[in-house]
Amino acid sequence: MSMTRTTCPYCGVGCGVLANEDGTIKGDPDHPANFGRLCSKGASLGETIDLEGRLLQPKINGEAADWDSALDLVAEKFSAAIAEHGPESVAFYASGQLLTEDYYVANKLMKGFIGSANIDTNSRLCMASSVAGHKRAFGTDTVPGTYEDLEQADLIVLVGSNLAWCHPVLYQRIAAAKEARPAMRIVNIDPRRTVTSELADLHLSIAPDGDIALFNGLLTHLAETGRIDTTYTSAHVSGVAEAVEIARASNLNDTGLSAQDLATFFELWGSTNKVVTVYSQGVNQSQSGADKVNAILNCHLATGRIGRAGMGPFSVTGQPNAMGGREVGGLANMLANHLEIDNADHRAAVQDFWGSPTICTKPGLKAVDLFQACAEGKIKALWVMSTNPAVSLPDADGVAEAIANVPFVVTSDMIEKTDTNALADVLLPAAGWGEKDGTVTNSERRISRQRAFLKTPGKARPDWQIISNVAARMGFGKAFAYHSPADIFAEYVALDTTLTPAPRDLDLSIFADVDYNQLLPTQWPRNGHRFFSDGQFFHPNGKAQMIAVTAPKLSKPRFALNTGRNRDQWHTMTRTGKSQRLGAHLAEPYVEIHPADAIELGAKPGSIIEIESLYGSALLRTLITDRGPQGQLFAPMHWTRQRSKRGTVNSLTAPVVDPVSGQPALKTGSITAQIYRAAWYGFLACRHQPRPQTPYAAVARTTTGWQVELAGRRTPPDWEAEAQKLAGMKHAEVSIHTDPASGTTRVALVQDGVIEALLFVAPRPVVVARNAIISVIGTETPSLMALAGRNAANLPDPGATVCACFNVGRNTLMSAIAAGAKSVAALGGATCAGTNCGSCKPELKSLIAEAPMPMAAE
Ligand SMILES: Nc1nc2c(c(=O)[nH]1)N[C@H]1C(S)=C(S)[C@@H](COP(=O)(O)OP(=O)(O)OC[C@H]3O[C@@H](n4cnc5c(=O)[nH]c(N)nc54)[C@H](O)[C@@H]3O)O[C@H]1N2
Ligand SMILES: Nc1nc2c(c(=O)[nH]1)N[C@H]1C(S)=C(S)[C@@H](COP(=O)(O)OP(=O)(O)OC[C@H]3O[C@@H](n4cnc5c(=O)[nH]c(N)nc54)[C@H](O)[C@@H]3O)O[C@H]1N2
Ligand code: SF4
Ligand SMILES: [Mo]
Repeated sequence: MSMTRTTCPYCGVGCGVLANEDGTIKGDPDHPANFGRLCSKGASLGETIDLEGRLLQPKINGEAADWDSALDLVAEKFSAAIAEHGPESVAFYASGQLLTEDYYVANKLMKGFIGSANIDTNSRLCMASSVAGHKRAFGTDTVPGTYEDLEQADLIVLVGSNLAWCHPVLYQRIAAAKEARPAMRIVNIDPRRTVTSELADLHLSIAPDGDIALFNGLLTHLAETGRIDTTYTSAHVSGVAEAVEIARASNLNDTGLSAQDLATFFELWGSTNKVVTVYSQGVNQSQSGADKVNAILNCHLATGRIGRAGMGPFSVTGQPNAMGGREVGGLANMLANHLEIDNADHRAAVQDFWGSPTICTKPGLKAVDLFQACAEGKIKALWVMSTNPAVSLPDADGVAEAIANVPFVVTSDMIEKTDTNALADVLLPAAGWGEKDGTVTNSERRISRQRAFLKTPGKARPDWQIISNVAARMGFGKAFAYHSPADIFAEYVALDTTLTPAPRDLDLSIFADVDYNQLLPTQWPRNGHRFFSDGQFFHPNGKAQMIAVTAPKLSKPRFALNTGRNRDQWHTMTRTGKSQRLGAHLAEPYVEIHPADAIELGAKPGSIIEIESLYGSALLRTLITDRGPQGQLFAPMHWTRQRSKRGTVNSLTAPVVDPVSGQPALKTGSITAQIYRAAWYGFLACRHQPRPQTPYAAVARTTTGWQVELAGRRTPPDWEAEAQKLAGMKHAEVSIHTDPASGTTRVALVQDGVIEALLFVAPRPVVVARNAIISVIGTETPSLMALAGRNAANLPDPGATVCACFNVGRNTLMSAIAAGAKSVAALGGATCAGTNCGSCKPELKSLIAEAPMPMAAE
């Protein structure tokens, strides 16, 4: 079979993928990020390339339109706003999921032709604190790490990173390295004990935002034990004395850790030369995010543990092209190609190269401020590309109102029904992964090709083309006359190579003569290059800068909300939500809550709790677990208003940002919680997509159609009618079974002998074998048997899915463990679980250790 060599569109690991139009997906054995491995999301890509839910033609005010009308309207509205209110009255909100070519063109249009820097991106929610921290320390936004460093390290410290779920292939590479070299040590610093902690020798349950106190404590320890490498620092680092002096003032009590744990960690870090500190959103998404980054960088700089194999700080990027976006300068405070807006020489050089009529002269609005400006009526035209801000920004309900307040909103997306598209005047259909060509840069600065292997469906167009089409209609045709992404890549590289090689890290000269079609995954400035190996940094004096950082004063609300990700979902689920395999892992919006807190609230397993903040409220299923600290609840960010009635977690988060980076603090927030007194709970499985209006409703894909978890305060008077309404089937035959003793009701809807829908209702969270019920939908199982919650073959219920690849449930695994499968390998032998992508191995390990990861809705 002929396979196209491309790159996974999900996380920043940037795995190579071999793909075929029939949906066959394999890991690329030759790609240096993954050497053939894929995680559950990558392995399920084939299930997400169908056209269900796709936006296939432009729409104006909800009506189908042709491209010319839509593009003319967009160009006219932007031009009119600029003419009437100036270039600052328009804005683009872009995404680390755009390809480099798309991103470059969007940035060029806004900064060089519209002449404003009002282009910000979802990377503001993701990488901004790292960018700011790097620039302060190194003079440039340089990520010095490579994946091989992780395999060569003797100590890996994972700070605020759930690598096992969020960068699974990197996690697998580390797990394999540790197995081969058991002396390798891993420390995981996270308020929660996550699946990543299973691999760690030491888990430090840090107090939320206690990281600066911890790394300042480490720096103090390094100073007191004579471990500061003064030979190195005197030659290569400024600001050492001030940073150490300020660090001494930090109070170790703010870490929330025991003296013993602190001593173990400090000694381990202090005595290990080859240490890599990996960090992610537990660091970046904080009001003190940039300072956290510098607290970490300080320790590496003080010890000279940077610029050599197996050591250094390593900010892992989240999105597939978070790094590429930083390269092209897609953030509101950057210009292009790692150049600065406030440097007149840089501005002149870029304007000259672009031959542009104007160039922005001051930074634009950062994401949170940008939507604030929308709310205040200052933005007259807004273009959202490849991101879903009505879900992913803090105060998402406020952001939705702000978007609705903008006189003209255009979005480009692959999917039609998103919470942001619902607010737009014009929808532009974008070609998606598999249909478009371009490049992405992964966490280790490796540029790889994404290649098309599918025909572009309907009228969809690639983003670079859509943006260039609008630019042409705004009168800038000459500068945007691209014929292909290869043209754009060549221009991007040429911009880089024509610039004077001032102190700049970005150097793309190696790409100057490459054949775009044959481009192999290549790191900039060149494969294997080690930044800072010569002790040279990019500040004018050639040195690195340690930054004196002060730990923040921590408030301790009675309940705080921490947020993040699940193993098998990607952000707002527009693509992963299509896969029943992925949906089976954790199928509804939930909140992790400590057992002591659950007792205080009167919550039992499966109860629904209502969470409120100053900004809004949400209804989430409780998942009682002692993996997080008391007082801190954790909820994933994935559920949207499209898939859940009130499960959008950013309805609760505050638009509070780090003053240095502008990145929102999405990991902490004061909330109140109370039990939601549902009169009834329900579980519906059905063939066709339901659109429930029940207060608590969470819709997910299944093998046989759809499922919905339900709850409400008012019991409907007639369950027959309610089942018909929920399933959208007025004329089906109804079988109903009521058990007055237990208060349960079961309804089957049958058409032509086929089970169309099954509804199970109870006054308590519904306990039924969900997989068995789902398997009956669309079959000719007799209703009586279906209502008994059994499948035709009367097989035992496998339980909630753990292994998505082979659909192995928790009950099956627990039985295999009871029957003697006491290792991950033995479990794999008995059930196949974990033998394909391996993403569930950490969970298998925790099942064996009898400390199972809890599953929602069992
Ligand atoms: N499955 C999956 N993978 C993904 C994504 C996805 O949506 N789904 N998204 C991708 C993207 S864009 C990104 S940015 C990455 C994010 O990857 P990660 O940053 O690893 O993921 P998160 O779950 O957001 O947060 C990581 C951890 O930070 C912890 N944390 C919270 N507060 C603190 C604190 O004060 N200090 C410390 N030390 N830790 C804290 C949380 O408890 C959480 O476990 O994942 C990427 N990979
Ligand atoms: N509470 C909380 N909120 C968070 C976070 C958190 O940890 N907690 N994390 C934040 C982080 S790190 C991130 S990165 C953001 C992510 O948040 P978003 O970027 O808002 O989430 P996505 O669902 O990835 O949105 C991508 C959109 O682009 C569409 N799309 C996919 N491919 C293409 C394409 O090729 N072209 C176009 N035009 N569209 C395409 C998808 O259908 C989807 O609608 O969320 C942030 N929000
Ligand atoms: S780790 Fe998984 S999601 Fe990330 S790039 Fe690789 S296959 Fe894709
Ligand atoms: Mo991200």
